[in-house]
Amino acid sequence: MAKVVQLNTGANMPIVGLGTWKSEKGKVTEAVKAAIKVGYRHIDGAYVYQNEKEVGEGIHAMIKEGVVKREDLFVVSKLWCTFHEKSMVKEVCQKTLSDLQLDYLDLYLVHWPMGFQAGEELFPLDSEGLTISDNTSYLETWEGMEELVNAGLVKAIGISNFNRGQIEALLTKPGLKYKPANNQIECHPYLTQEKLIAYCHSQGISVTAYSPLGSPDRPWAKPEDPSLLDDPNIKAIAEKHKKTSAQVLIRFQIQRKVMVIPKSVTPQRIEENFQVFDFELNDDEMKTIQGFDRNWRVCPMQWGVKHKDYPFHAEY
Ligand code: NAP
Ligand code: SBI
Repeated sequence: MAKVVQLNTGANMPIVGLGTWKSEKGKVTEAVKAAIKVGYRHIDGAYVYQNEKEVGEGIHAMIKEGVVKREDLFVVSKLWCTFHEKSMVKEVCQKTLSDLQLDYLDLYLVHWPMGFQAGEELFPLDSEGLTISDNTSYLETWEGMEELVNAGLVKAIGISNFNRGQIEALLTKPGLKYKPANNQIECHPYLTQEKLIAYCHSQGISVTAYSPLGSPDRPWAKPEDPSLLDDPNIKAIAEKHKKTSAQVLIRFQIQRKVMVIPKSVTPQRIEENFQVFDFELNDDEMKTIQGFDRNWRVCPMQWGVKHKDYPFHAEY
């Protein structure tokens, strides 16, 4: 199984990457170093994670020590919702580049289709606890993203959390210069995303699966929520292959040609999550795992449900 997926730009994107949401500042530099040392070449970050300086220190250390060259890494970041005005896109991308100590990103994503009121607050909320919208449209934000490619700040641009209708609107936008190269969406056996993946692939848009392990460290987790890592059916498949449940969850995405970005700050788990190229799930196992779909979201972005561009009211 190839370890990379080719994007519609011609670039190769490593299929397994390291997630960094919730990775503490005091741990993420070592996590990035551990990941690169065991073979990861793809790091997934974002402005809103507030740890890009510490991620950058890990990348910089590995380049300085000669473990890896910049051109062998695939670094992803994301434009946060409070920077959707076209005139703000370049400055905030430059801030991410400076924090990461890089002069280009391999992929820059519009983090959500929703624009939020600009300002210091990353989640500006009204008195009901709902996000305050700006008056932008993601079609206008996309023009700011296209300018980053032309300016050489980013090699490719993409989207995240966009539904099919929003992707169609983008693809049919008059004057579109660059198609999105990737859509990063929540995806795991409880939200298998067959229809959205098939649509993206039919349009030449690659897909990345976020929260592939069910995000057990999400801040809003409740004891009664389902747990992928403890699911006895996943465990049974893992035991057959002498692998862990996490490895099965990661391998499930790889075999669908979907990029996958498990997060960990634990060196032993970081290594475990990359040991996924030496076994294969058979067709029956893939179908069984697909059958676990229950439309359960880790990241429903509940504060945005009344936003005009909230992506999850649509079927897919
Ligand atoms: P995840 O990767 O599904 O799960 C992370 C959790 O699993 C952490 O608590 C981690 O613990 C634990 N873990 C990792 N490997 C394990 C293993 N082998 N065995 C047992 N536990 C393990 O969750 P996520 O962070 O939500 O998603 C992954 C990445 O996707 C994010 O970090 C972020 O980069 C991206 N993401 C993007 C969006 C978006 O809107 N675009 C949304 C959510 C996530 P330790 O760290 O303590 O080891
Ligand atoms: C944050 F930094 C804070 C909250 C939050 O909720 C939704 C999911 C999300 C996001 O937008 N991207 C993530 O990786 N997690 C997030 C991030």
